[in-house]
Amino acid sequence: MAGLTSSDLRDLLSFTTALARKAGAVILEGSRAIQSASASDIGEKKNSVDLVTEYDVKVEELVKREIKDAYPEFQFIGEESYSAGSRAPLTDAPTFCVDPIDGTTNFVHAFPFACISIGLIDQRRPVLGVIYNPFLDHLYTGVSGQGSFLSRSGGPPERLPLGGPARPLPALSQALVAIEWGSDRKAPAITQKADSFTRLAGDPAGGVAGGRMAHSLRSLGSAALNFAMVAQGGLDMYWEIGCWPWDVCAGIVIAQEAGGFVTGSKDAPHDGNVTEAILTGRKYLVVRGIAGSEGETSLAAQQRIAREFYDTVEDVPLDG
Ligand code: LIP
Repeated sequence: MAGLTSSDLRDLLSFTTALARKAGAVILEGSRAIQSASASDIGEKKNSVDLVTEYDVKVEELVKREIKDAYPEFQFIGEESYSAGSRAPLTDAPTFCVDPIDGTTNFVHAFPFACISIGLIDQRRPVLGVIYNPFLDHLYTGVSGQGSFLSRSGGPPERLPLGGPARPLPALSQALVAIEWGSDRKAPAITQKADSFTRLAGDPAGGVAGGRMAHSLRSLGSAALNFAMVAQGGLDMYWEIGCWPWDVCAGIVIAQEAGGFVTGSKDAPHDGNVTEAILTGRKYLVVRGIAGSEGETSLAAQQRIAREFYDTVEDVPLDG
């Protein structure tokens, strides 16, 4: 079965970008409703920090309906459809992979880092991504082989990474690293994450065994926006255990098209290819584009940083 062509992907990008903006308007309406307490209660999924609102469902229904009308032969994977029991296996067919509101906790708290994330998978590989944060009017797009871009406040698309060619990254100690607590707050996962974060930030000369003293740690509260910020060059890397393919599918394409390196767990192949196993493996690491140097290619530099990182953190178990 032949894959999508570059021309198909250009048409799909136009469709997906317009759909993301339409969904963004509903997200803003929902935020006003939730802040004015006119919205129905905030729901819980796995536990009290795994939140869902009527607007997560409303946005996904809008997106799923419009995709079905425009591309009836495409498959669909969505966070809320999955929660409701729709769990068809991934096939070679073109498949939209959607998180209607990524950063739902931020959405509930009016912390303006929530977005819709629409990814497209073809032949089991992510090939297109659109991430739209309507609170800041930041639209990130990426298409395999066609680059990734950021449009701010309706302005022209700016190629990613912003600021031109990739910069060096000599060591983890010079990195700004995104991490997330995620929704699994049970031991041992939460303590292994805390210990990992301590080593990433801690001073090895100050009593933190194995400390790397990275410049600092950040959490945007949205996997998609963390990926987008790595693509933009505002973060050097992002690591998370426990989020899902719909959280990361679009961000993977946007980061890769900006020169980013994406892999899965410590034991995954670190060759930069995002296989179905990595896409669905729920353990993700993305490193921004890094300038090559004498004797070290850009990819080798990214693999070096990934190795240093995985020598520092713990391989936290998934919560099932
Ligand atoms: C969120 C992710 C975030 C993760 C949260 C949650 P949601 O997705 O974007 O990275 O730490 O636990 O999974 O639930 O807001 O779509």
